[in-house]
Amino acid sequence: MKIDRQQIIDLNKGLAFNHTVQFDFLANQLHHKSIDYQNIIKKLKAFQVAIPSWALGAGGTRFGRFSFGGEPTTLEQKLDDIGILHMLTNTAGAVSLHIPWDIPRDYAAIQEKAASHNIVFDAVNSNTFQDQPNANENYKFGSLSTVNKDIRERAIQHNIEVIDIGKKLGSKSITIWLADGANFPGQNNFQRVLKHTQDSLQKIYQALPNDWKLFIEYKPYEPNFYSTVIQDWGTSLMLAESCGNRAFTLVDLGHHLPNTNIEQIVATLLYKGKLGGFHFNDSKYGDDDLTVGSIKPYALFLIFNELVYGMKNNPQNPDLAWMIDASHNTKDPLEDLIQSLEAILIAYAQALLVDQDRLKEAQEAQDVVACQEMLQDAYRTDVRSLIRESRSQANAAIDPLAAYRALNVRKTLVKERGEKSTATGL
Ligand code: PSV
Ligand code: MN
Repeated sequence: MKIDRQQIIDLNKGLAFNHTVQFDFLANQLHHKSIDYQNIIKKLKAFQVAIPSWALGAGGTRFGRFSFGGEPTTLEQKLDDIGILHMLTNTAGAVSLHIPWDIPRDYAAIQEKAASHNIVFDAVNSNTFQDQPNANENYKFGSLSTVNKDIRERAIQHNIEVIDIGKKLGSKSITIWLADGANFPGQNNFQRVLKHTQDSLQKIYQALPNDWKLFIEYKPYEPNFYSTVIQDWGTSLMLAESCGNRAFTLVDLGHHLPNTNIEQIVATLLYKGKLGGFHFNDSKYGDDDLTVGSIKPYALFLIFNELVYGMKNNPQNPDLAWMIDASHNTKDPLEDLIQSLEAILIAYAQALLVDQDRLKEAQEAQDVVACQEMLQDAYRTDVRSLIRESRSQANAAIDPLAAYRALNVRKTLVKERGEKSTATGL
């Protein structure tokens, strides 16, 4: 299925009057506050979030997987789905591949397909948390950290192969997440597995092309429940520093214990110039992989407030890699992704409303009340018409979700691919 740009423009015409009324109202309000809303729209238009190749089908839990009709079964079809998202939202102009779930067979064809949708290849992700069918490795007791040298070497080799695949596609970074850890006290010697991990990461780093970055993800628990080798941002940062200046920490919003102050972690990493990228999702308890902004939108705004501050004030930190890392168990994956993209832009736009100079003045005057007022005034501003305007200017859908439904996208995909097609992934 391919959406025609004209179909979107036609749908937008029906929404134009209402949109203009709402946009003019907000634009006036922002103008009175001396906020350069045109500049905000420009930033929103340019903001691109990578869609992971594994998020286009229904995810599963350890209790089951209920697939969604019309799921993409090939990488080409996954790119087509991202193309639909990008056409509708203008925010999904990148894909992040998970290897070996999505090894391209025909590189030229894949590149052509991606280019036809204006999609670039973002970070590639390695996978040493699963044994692959017909492979000799066994990651049951770990990969880069394991006491078994042979398995460590295979895991290092896998990461180097992933880099090679990424090189052929134009990726410029690799993200490593390790499931390595222990389920029981005494199972691992903490220091030994940490040293193995550090040595292995350094070997991968040595194979990294000069214009590439290495992102190291952390996570406190799951699938191991007693200890995880790279359990927190401090461990990730320490390992990144031990590799070199092109290694960074990657923050996945779901990878924190309840109530962790993620925005403070973000600020600290930006200050050190060591924040590499972001995996967006939302959660109530753990790594729940729910739709971005569905549970804690204020926390997301506070995180973006630090990101916006850092992007302006921390030239020591390189541009960030943005990606959605969610799992869609109950919703249509494409609708879920549209909601996530919207939530990300809302938080970004709200953060761009914060007057950092006035906030600094209030902080220096220790006017706690004024500080809170400023943040909450931005958070409570309905910025959706700014986002709609940014999409309208790009000829994307003013209301992507409504357009997705009006164009019968899922129905058509089911007709084309079948009711029982299943995407690769977890
Ligand atoms: C692990 O929970 C994670 O966040 C990593 O990024 C994986 O690569 C991804 O999820 C996919 O399962
Ligand atoms: Mn992740």
